[in-house]
Amino acid sequence: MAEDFKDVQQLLEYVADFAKKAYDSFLDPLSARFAFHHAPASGEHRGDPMVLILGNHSSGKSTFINHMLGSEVQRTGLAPIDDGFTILAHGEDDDKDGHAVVTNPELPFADLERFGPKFLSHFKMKRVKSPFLKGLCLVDTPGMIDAADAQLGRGYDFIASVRWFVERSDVVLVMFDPDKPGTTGETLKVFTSALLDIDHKLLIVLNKMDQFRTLRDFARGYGALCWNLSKVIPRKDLPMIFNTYVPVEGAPSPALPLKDFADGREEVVAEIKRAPAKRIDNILTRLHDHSRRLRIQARVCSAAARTVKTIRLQFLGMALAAAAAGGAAAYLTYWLGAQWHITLAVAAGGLAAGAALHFLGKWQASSRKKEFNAGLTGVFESVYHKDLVLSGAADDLKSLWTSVQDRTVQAINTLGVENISPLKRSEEARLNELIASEIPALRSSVHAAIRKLAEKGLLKGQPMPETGGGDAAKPVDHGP
Ligand SMILES: Nc1nc2c(ncn2[C@@H]2O[C@H](COP(=O)(O)OP(=O)(O)OP(=O)(O)O)[C@@H](O)[C@H]2O)c(=O)[nH]1
Ligand SMILES: [Mg+2]
Repeated sequence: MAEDFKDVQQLLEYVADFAKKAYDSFLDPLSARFAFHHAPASGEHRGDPMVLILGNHSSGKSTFINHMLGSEVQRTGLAPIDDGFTILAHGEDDDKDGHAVVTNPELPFADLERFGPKFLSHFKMKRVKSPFLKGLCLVDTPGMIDAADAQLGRGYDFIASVRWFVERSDVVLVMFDPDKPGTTGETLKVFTSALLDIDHKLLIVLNKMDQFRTLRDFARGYGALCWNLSKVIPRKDLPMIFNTYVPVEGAPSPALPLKDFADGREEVVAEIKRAPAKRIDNILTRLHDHSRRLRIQARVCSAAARTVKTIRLQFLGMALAAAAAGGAAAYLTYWLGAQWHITLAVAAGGLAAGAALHFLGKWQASSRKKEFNAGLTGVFESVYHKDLVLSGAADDLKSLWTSVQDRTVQAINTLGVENISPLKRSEEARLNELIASEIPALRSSVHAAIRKLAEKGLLKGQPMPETGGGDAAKPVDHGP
């Protein structure tokens, strides 16, 4: 990728095009063959880069948004506000209700209609003439609450609708405050269902730092948040937690020095402004992830298919050999002048042995198929035995397997293991090339191009650091 790009949008189109070609020409046909997930819809990346702001009720989401926009666009207050999802986009000041938004073919939100009328009555779009919104949009969300039956009270599937936005967002911010550093109720469900596999775009923010009265209070609050997060984020290391606050009128005077936390706010804002650049990274991360999961599923399905075929072929070979040996022996007895019933008995014996071996092969194959239903772990371990011992990334490989295991079993059941046409060497080599060379190479050229744009002042927010800021959770490749 030698060319210069005039802006992030052009670079984004280049990367989206690369991903589309990879899906269309190679990954989608393989996915269909191994009953793998569909590629992410290209519509997922339509529209402005999106920043989703989630958080516990009253953690300061709307106040933070107003601060960024420089005006009181969103209502704020301690009392629960019966607000829903609000898209804040650039434009002449204007409010549109949910129905008008989903029926506008120019906007990428038509699919939200599936969450029903109750959701739509809690969804709107506000256009605001704030320079901050040029080139990105923010999504303010209803505060997450602790009540166990919160989902019922909302009247629509809150978790599924959060997941919808999460999948399409380029930065996902989750806000906590000193009063509620916990992950219970809805927050727990959001972490365990709606925020799965999105580490690369997740930002955790502990807000309202000005409310801590002592350093010990802060240590306790921060510790509690880390402890709670460690239970709901299934990875070894905690994500980065930003500490910040927004000065609000009438708040008690702060007890801790706030300069550092004001800097924290600048960091969060800079991360948010990087949404357009992150979108590029997210497209590549998804492509990389999709290819790696597909590769595991395809290799395990292929190994299972080969195992069953080998058993069937071995027994078929033995059955034919037994029948042929029976035939030859019968001919010999005939040639030696044995009585006809002896010749017949020998021939029948050969045929019977052949048939018995054939059925034994069938039985063996069907008992292997039953084993596959129990999870295919043995097949996975035998396919990846070297990588599991030698690659030093066994945990990552296992967690990747866990994420596709059920689907792989389902794929084998749906397709029928005997009908699977195993992955060819050339196909596997193409997958390896994409995962280990092409995507990483494109990623580093993209980062170089983004740095160039930043140097020319053509980029909002911070440029990506040398290693690629969006790569915090950049997956490791384990080789084939
Ligand atoms: N001291 C202090 N108060 C804050 C801060 N941020 C927000 N607040 C106050 O906290 C209250 C709740 O703020 P909101 O911005 O409405 O919180 P929210 O997360 O949008 O709340 P919901 O939409 O109801 O979930 C308001 O009274 C704000 O003035 C902060 O950083 N420090
Ligand atoms: Mg709010």
